[in-house]
Amino acid sequence: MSKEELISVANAMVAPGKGILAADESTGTIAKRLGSIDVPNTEDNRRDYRELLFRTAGIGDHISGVILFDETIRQTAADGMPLVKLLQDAGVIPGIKVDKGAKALPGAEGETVTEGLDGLRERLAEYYEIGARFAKWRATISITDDIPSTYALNANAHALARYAALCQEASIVPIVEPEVLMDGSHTAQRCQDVTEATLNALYDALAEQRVMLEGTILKPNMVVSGADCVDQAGVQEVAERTIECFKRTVPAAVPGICFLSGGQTEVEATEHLNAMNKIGGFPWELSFSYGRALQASTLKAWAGDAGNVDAAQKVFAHRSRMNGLARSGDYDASQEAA
Ligand code: 5MM
Repeated sequence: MSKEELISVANAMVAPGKGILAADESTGTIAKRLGSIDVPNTEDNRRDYRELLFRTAGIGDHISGVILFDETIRQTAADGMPLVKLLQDAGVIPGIKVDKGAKALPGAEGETVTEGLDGLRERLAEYYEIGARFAKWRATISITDDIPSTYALNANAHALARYAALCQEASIVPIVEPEVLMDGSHTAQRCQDVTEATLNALYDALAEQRVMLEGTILKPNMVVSGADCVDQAGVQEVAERTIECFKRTVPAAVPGICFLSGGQTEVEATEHLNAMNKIGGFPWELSFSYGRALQASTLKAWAGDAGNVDAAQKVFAHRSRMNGLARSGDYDASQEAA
């Protein structure tokens, strides 16, 4: 793929009114999601659930791409149709999670570095053949009074940049995801400071490793208060702090920023994105790449019962539409009832 094609895929991922569905839960994480509705974590149940999502009528109206897990990108629907083909036929770009998870960082108590670089060149070539046109790698950064260390920020930034360079070599658009976690009692100001340091380290590493920013997508946390902070920042403060932080750190060459939800409720994640797009005045598209904030109510509506598939798909279509409206600042809570 040429440089132009990478740029064109990256731009399609952040097309107006659309965002990305993160359905790349690893086997352990999907076990928790299915467990929450008392559904056993079998291969068929995982397939049935993902098939439900991907067969939603009009999925391509507000979903530009779906991040898949290795098992899912190889899976076929109950009728034998590859799940990747289902997405392609609906005008949705298949993507793939390629990291192998966050592991303890030696010599850095409580901190992690994401692994998965060994053999990545070969894995990317295979995923391209299967149909993936973008990939995702997630680093996690924890906040306490003592961390993150510069060591952890740099180790994760280096790995993200190594991954991104390999993706572009393989004609795959890299989503770079440095997630500053919400866990803890820290303030929104502390989250902003840590997010700023994380993004500075990331864009230094991407420049050093010659990654073409126009062919990348950033998937970050929003600047929010820690989950246990007593004084929670409101919607407008989250929006203003997030924009301020990203204007200071993310080059204008990046086509789009697709936020993760990170433990926010569905409505909170929609409201925050909407408030940012209402403010406007930034050089990138501001979009979504939610996992839980796109799926929570759908999962509940399905409850593992084939008789609930239609109803669950309506719920998923609704959530996607609400976030599609938030892409342009046109969402308001009254539309939830519609
Ligand atoms: C969907 O969850 C993704 C994979 O998680 P595991 O590797 O732990 O199984 C996760 O990377 C996700 O893409 C992001 O965290 C965004 O999801 P949320 O739910 O935070 O929006």
